[in-house]
Amino acid sequence: MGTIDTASILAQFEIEGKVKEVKPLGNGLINDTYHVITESDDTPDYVLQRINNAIFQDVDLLQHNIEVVTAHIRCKLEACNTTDIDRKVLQFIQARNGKTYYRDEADRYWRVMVYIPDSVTREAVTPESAYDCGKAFGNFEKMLVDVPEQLGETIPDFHNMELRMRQLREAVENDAAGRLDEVRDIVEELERDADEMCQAERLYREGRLPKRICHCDTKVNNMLFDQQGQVLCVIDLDTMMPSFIFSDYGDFLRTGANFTAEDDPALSRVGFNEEIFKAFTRGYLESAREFLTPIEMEMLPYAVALFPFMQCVRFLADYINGDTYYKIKYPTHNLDRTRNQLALYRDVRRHDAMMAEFIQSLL
Ligand code: GN1
Ligand code: MG
Repeated sequence: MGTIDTASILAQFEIEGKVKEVKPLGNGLINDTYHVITESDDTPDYVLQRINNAIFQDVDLLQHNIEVVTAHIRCKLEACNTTDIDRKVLQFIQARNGKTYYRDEADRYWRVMVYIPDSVTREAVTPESAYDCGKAFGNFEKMLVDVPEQLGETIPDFHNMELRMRQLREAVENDAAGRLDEVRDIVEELERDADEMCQAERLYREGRLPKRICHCDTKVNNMLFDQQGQVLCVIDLDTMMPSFIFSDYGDFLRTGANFTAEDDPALSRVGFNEEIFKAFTRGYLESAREFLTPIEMEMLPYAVALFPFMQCVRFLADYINGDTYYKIKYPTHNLDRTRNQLALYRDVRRHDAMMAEFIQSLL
């Protein structure tokens, strides 16, 4: 636990019971997370989390977003008499300062939520779970279509493709790590499709495409399941912000429907898993079709291509800049990630017609 005095941090929150043990939880790369176990079965366990305020610089805005979203979801669940609500939406604990977070003397930010009992996370997607995940993320967005308050962007322009292209062009311009020569062909290939991939931003400016409240980090490990494998709720709400619905639909498939991990250097293993695509899309549209506009539905295949493309641009910019954003395990890690995402992007594009037909068949 190092030098962190969890007892004095927890004392700042209105938790019930006596703490028996505090141990690390999960494998998140951004925040530090701990499971707080209490002595009695009559008091809940908790999750203590240190918020990474280097990445999320406006913690007040971040927690405000999360409070608005979780309160709204709770109301929705109550309105349809859902059972077991406390396991279907996260619940944050008030700190003694009246907020849902506490800033310690070392300028670290902490929050506490109730640990959802008998819940598990998963790392791999199967066709069965892809359907459930699609339904759950579609439903999550559906519950949030009428959030009564404006949410802020916890990372400004996070999924803005035009910004990501500008960042790549700046990296190319500066060539800070002297790596440009090695990747010039990739830059050229990305530039050829850049305009097409930036179309969402243009349609937004023309008023033809809406932004909605999205999760913006839709991965299977950002959901809790019960012991029987049913989805309980969506977690990891830090990137909740207004975005195109493509963020949630497309980014899930970027990881879930790749045959291999995003950093696998063996490009022969990279590919677009049609079966996962179909299952996820079926589930997603079952929940989401009633609120999506025709243009949003028509552009879902674009969303599937957009996220490997955007991730490729982000990894490549970071590689050219000399690895300043993503953690790397070896010097060409970001280059391997770049090539992997480019291979996935190309394979997705080979499925453009299939995706459009499949989506049409569901509507
Ligand atoms: C980062 O750390 P992780 O995996 O939750 C990134 C995502 C990228 C992802 C790529 C705040 O998320 O946008 O898709 O890496 N999150 C942030 O692995 O930049
Ligand atoms: Mg996570």
